[in-house]
Amino acid sequence: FNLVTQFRQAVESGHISVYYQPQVTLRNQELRGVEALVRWQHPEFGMVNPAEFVKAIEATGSIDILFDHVLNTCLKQSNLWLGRGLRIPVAVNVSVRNLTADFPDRVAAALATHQVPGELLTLELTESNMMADPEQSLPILSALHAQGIKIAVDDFGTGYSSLAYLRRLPVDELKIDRSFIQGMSTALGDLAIVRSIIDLGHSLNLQVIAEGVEEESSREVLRSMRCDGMQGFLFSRPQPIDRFEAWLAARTVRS
Ligand code: G
Ligand code: G
Ligand code: NA
Repeated sequence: FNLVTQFRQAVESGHISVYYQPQVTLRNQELRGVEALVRWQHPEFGMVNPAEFVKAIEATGSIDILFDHVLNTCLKQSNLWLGRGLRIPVAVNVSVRNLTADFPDRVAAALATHQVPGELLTLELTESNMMADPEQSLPILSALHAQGIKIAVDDFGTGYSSLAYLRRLPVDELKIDRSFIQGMSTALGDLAIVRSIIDLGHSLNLQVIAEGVEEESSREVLRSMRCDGMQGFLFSRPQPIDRFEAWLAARTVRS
């Protein structure tokens, strides 16, 4: 049993795919981008839990294989969309173990291969990953940012951010962890946290996105707090490309 070998074989057999979950704007509920989420459809075991296999691959030190596959899949898709006149920003998850010195050049090469401008790519790092060693992340994130790539802090509110680093790092977006969004309707403490994160983000000139929006009532609360974007089952689950395309087509016709 070797997870990395199995993963490589799964990539070659077409068992690793990317699901897309839309993010919408608060104002008009327009599409503001999609998040890419990896899926492993195992011929025997069915859908393998991504949270588990991502962590397991991370632990082997070979997380680059996963990132490269997801990135290339997304950029190939972006290129197809561009050919149809669609500029859909795509967010890809990054592990702190991806942030080696050669990472910005590898991402630049992938953008060039697929002829996609850096402005259409967002890289998401969890708050705890980003703050693990901010001095080391800073030059790597800066080199990515210089290519127009946006940087988002994922699961914000669950880690320990140094506000000084939050200001110094080239961050564009905060994604409020879904636990706070889900607690918001019943717990005043969660509501206060959500409001504080939105205010903090805006005072630092960042976009703020709510994750895990499942209830209609959350939308109004988030609107009143001037949150910028939302993502969650209320709008769409993460979906394979053909179903995402159908979701997109249905909305375009309606509006
Ligand atoms: O849909 P969801 O079950 O996909 O994702 C479970 C977890 O796996 C999430 O925390 C998500 O951030 C992580 N994840 C999903 N896709 C990727 C990926 O491509 N790269 C990394 N590093 N993590 C991912
Ligand atoms: O933290 P990150 O963005 O990487 O997490 C993505 C994870 O969140 C995926 O597992 C995805 O399936 C899940 N997710 C996305 N929207 C919702 C939602 O509205 N509710 C819940 N419970 N999970 C969601
Ligand atoms: Na994410």
